[in-house]
Amino acid sequence: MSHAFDLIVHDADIATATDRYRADIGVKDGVITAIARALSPNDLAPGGQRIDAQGRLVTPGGVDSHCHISQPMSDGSVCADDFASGSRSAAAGGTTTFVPFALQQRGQTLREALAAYHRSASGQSVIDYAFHLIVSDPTDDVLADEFDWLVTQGVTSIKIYLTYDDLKLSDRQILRVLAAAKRSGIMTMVHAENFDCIEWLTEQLLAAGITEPMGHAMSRPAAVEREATHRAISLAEIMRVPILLVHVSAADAIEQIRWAHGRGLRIYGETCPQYLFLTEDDLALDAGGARCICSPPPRDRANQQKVWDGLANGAFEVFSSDHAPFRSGTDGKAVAGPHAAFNQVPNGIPGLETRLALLMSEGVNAGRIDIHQFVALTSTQAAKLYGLHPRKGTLAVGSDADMVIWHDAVDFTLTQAMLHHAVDYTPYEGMRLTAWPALTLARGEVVWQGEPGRGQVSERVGRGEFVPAKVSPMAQVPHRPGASHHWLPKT
Ligand code: DUC
Ligand code: ZN
Ligand code: ZN
Repeated sequence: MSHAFDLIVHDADIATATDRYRADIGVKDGVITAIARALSPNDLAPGGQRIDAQGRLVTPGGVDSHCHISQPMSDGSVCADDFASGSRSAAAGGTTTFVPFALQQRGQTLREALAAYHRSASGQSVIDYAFHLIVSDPTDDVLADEFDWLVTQGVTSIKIYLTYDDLKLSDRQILRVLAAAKRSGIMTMVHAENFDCIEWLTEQLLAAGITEPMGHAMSRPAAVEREATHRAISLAEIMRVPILLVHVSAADAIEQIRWAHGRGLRIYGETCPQYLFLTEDDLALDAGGARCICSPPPRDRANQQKVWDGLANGAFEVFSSDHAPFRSGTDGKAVAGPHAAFNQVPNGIPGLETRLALLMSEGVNAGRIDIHQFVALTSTQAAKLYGLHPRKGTLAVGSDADMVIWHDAVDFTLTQAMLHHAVDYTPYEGMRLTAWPALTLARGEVVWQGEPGRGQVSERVGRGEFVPAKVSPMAQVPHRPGASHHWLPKT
């Protein structure tokens, strides 16, 4: 067969979540159509492209399943990245699919929330995207009709909160949401922190005159996360439905996940770079304080080690950025003034572009995890959990040609000036890294090429498409003889 491919990636050292081998990758119309020892250049269509990977490592493009892009904020601050800047930044860091959150504000239907988010994404993204829906107002109508409708729209995952005044759900509401999610096959992500504890501790801290950023960590000790994690697991157990605990920060919460596994429950976990590379010391004023405020807060070195252990030993399925981008100024971190109390600082840090390089450098290259775990954690498992696999998350015949060709040997100091996000800082400034994508291919198109701080990122905003998610088998509870919930009402 001639002219079979419009792209051949030659001599790739392919690593997936399970396999590693040397081969050529043939691509037609953005899809991988052949992986073979040697593909003939004669099979390249006229005008087709041949990229010589020169035996370098090639992994599936990153799937970042937790990021906040153009999300409306209730405190007057602005989410710095829109789909254009966020997706370009992601591409430069090797991520080829991202899954930000469409926010249901109270009083809104899910239809309205989703339509608004499609409007902000449409024609703006360089990489493909899917959506999760944040459910903050689970009315009877939402639960009875809109969950099933969401699935028809290719949105098969939601996020719920146990904290934040304008987002939190009661236990009763959570049970109802989980029942509806189960019926519709939707994966539920849970932000697990105890609202009342945070509120009360915050009042005490402010009354004691502790207003600086460190107060943020003091108002959210590990027990706040542990209690809410346990509660979320218990509610999921009662409803016999899987959930995924997002941005797990500490040993205590990991123990709860392990406890759930021991009981045979299908509980998934996600962690993020900030829990590996930051500690509460980064909240000190002289360390830039407010810039590192995120929730849950960074912990200490012992907890960092437990999070690394969890990545290595299977406590976590996914490693996402939780990119929540706020500039340092009055449209962001300083929205309530440069010296505002910690509880008036928007929560979140940037991380879309640095996620893969951080984990490749300090995880794989430093010998803490292997390359297959890296791929599983940064790409494959997210695609599986959220119904995007096998189109996304792997390198296989029939999958989209989304991949990263890694530099063979780099060693550099990360600086904000190298990055493409719309935030004015990186919390990882000055870190020494030993990995960066040489090329990022998204559906066979080069969207990033270069070296750290010196490269070309695609300007073709709008080339990225919405990828409808399917119901994930991982959102289903495994069958257990004798366990039935047939008597439960629908919501
Ligand atoms: N939760 C998130 O998921 N992201 C940013 C801040 C937060 O509290
Ligand atoms: Zn959250
Ligand atoms: Zn988040």
